[in-house]
Amino acid sequence: MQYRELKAFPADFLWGASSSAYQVEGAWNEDGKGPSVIDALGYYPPGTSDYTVASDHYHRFAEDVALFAELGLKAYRFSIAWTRIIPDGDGEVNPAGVAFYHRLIDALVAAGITPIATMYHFDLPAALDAKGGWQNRECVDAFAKFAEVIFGEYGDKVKHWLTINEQNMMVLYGEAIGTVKPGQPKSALYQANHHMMLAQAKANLLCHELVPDGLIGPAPNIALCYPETCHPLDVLAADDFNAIRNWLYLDMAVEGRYNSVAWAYLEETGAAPQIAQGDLELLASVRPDFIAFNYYATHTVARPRSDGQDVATGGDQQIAVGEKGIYAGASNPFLPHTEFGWEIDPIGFRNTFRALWDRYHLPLLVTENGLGAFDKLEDGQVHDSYRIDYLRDHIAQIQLAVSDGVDVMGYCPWSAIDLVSTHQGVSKRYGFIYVRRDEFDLLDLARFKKDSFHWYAKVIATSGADL
Ligand code: BGP
Repeated sequence: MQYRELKAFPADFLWGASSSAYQVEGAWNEDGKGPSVIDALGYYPPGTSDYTVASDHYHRFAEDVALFAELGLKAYRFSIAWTRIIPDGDGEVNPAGVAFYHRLIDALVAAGITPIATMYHFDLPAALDAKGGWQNRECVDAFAKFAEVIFGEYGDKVKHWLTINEQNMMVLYGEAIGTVKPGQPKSALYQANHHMMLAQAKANLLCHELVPDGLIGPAPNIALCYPETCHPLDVLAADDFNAIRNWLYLDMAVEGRYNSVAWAYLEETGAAPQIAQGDLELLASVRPDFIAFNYYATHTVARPRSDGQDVATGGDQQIAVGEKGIYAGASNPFLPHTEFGWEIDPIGFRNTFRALWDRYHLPLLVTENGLGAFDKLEDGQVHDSYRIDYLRDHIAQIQLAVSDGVDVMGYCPWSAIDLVSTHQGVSKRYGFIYVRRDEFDLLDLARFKKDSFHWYAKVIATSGADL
């Protein structure tokens, strides 16, 4: 639908930007921090660096927050490294790690920037992983303990909380992201998933108990799945993949129940988790205050191929590879791609907003969206007009979604500042702020404002009126 006049963005719209601890902080073993699964990875895709220094935000956060303030951010979404707070995941609290996030949060609050904290963004403590990670039910209580510590420490200053970043991607593409060891059976992945659901539910309850006026929500990666054609079997395959990729996670987080199509798929494929007594009651007893979601692009899928060749190689958060006999990954001929092969679908953003709003009727907060590219620094400048185009097109679709009646709380694109990508190193950049380092040569890590920085500053200053 077209509108003659669009609704304005809400006055309290959270114009923000995002990051995650392990991708931006560096200082991977400083001040008592324990190793996470990411630090312990030991393998990185050829030609990409590790996360030991990243963007050195741990040491330069004051300079970075000053730049965020200059950008005009109303909100900054970051994650708290569990291993800084409790280095081995469930033992002693590390005061130096606790102090770091106090310093960061205080700097944000002093700059008038609303802190939005992700509790866990891919970096499970390695010590917990050694005990089976999320497959071990003990992880649920470890997370609840961590939640109690951080709500107690920061709850008077941080009112917006996100539980788990992209739980769905850790289940579906954990090997590509680095959170899951290769070769895990599907049943183990979905048992881990069930435990994460329980951990999330406990965190939800604790937040409402310990944080005055606290708001908490899940943060999956949600992308509407399109059928390759209008053949009814393609439509069915898209419906199946929507259930497996998207609704399994949100039906549980919001309504406290397993999505029936997703559950049928789990039973059919021998991956249904063990559910202990009391689990379903706990899950049904919570309701989040909002839904946060990361959106990069829609997916397109088709019915299983008649030759059985449903599975392609090279899948990741944004590239559906297919599953034999269930659905086949397809590409959308109407969409362009980024330099890294991800499709670009701004209209799909609006479609996804509508689907989420129709299903759940909860306020929606975008916690990631952005363009990874090989930026070039020349004479202290980065002319990233391609990123501006991408963001402009997506923000325009948010305004259309707002005009459709969707309750949108805010927009935190990925990423506030350049950081290390999940599996394509430093060269795949997303930030408004360029960080001068190469893949293996750290150079001086100096910061530079990209063209997109100046453009986004104007967007924020005009509350989206001047795109
Ligand atoms: C999301 C993750 C982020 C981020 C982003 C971009 O899945 O939550 O951590 O990295 O994707 O992905 P990539 O870094 O692989 O380009």
